Amino acid sequence: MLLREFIRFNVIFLSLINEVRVRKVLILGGDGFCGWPTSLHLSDAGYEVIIVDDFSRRKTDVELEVESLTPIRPLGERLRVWRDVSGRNIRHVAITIGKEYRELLELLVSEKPYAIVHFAEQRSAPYSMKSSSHRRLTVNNNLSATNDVLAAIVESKLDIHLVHLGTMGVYGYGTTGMKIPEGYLKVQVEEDGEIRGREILYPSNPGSIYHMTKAQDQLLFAFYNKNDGLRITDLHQGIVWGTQTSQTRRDKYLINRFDYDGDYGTVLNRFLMQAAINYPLTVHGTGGQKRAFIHIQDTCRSIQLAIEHPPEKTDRVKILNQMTEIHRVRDLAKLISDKTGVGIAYVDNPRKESAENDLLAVNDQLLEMGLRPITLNEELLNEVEQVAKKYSSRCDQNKIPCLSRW
Ligand code: USQ
Repeated sequence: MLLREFIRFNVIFLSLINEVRVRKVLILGGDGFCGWPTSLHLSDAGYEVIIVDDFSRRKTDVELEVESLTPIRPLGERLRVWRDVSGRNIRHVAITIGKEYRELLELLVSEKPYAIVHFAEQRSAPYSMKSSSHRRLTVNNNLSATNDVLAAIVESKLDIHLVHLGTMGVYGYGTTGMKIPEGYLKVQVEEDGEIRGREILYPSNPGSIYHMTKAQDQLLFAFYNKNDGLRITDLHQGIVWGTQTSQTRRDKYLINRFDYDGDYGTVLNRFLMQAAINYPLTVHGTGGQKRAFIHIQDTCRSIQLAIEHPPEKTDRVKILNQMTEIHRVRDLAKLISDKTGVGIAYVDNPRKESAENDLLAVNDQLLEMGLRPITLNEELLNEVEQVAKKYSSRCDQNKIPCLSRW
């Protein structure tokens, strides 16, 4: 009798633990540069992960006639290898977010995820500025995707926490002389001799059509939060650098993508790749732009922290600045040039941005939640450069210059 009671207690206890631990998360855009390592990270942390991805990022490679520097494997193969090395299963569902609304809604209703991580947007500023069709594609894709996800959560009647990948670029890169707060700005207005205080969304100042879509996303979030009581976290992420994480390192078939081309390559990874093939570092203008940065492993950790610290139902949209350090572009170029001996080529800035800016920003919330930032260090810079060197024969040097001008 005692034994039976003991077993029954254990079964209940274990199923309770399971319920708490095995949380289902949908990763929209889980085959991309941030989505793939985040999917593995959350799977490794015990989440049940479902990737929703229509391979649009891979299709853009075909359009631009460029490939990831690292040889990424087809998603099915990636998932098989992950199952072999980790014993964990990640499912994939091919839905075009922003177009296939019914399929998305049915997925939510049948899977009842605890959280959705939304990466399913066109994420390159230069790509969004290439032509009117690229502007239109970026706006149509990004705004429809975000609105469909929000509408589907409402229609499903489920209480799903939405974690969205936004950008530090919504704040703009002008010099403000103050620390950029996390999403909301305290203002005081004088009326009839009385001073009233309020907190408003920090005024957006996007520098490209892409950044503008992320600024618009903020209004969609504010509306759905106010009107429908949705729980939303918007992560204003800086420029991601690095390529591998502790999960993608576990097998060569799990390797993350590495973009170096003039549209999708971001500045620090581009410089590290350029150094690896001794191609003079392409600093735009004077390189006077200061930007916020984060390592790819910290992207994954921050998303886990955001999932695990959801806002309450009655809270406003939670906005976190997902960045860990700030650097000026020409200082990064000098650091890499000093380290590797590669030259620096100051080229005409193809973008409309001020020659110099100053940037200060707060990132207190993720630090308070327990993020221990990986900052720019020699070892990691070496690792990225080694990855770039290893695959340098795959580089098409014609694809390095930034040709999109605005
Ligand atoms: N830059 C160079 N040389 C290059 C490439 C870029 O000097 O070869 C300069 C650019 O002119 C710019 C800065 O480096 O001043 C950053 O450019 P980027 O291409 O690394 O980053 P950006 O276009 O702002 O976009 C990237 C991601 C985007 C993300 C954003 C975060 O593509 O998805 O939202 O970083 S943030 O910049 O904080 O808005």
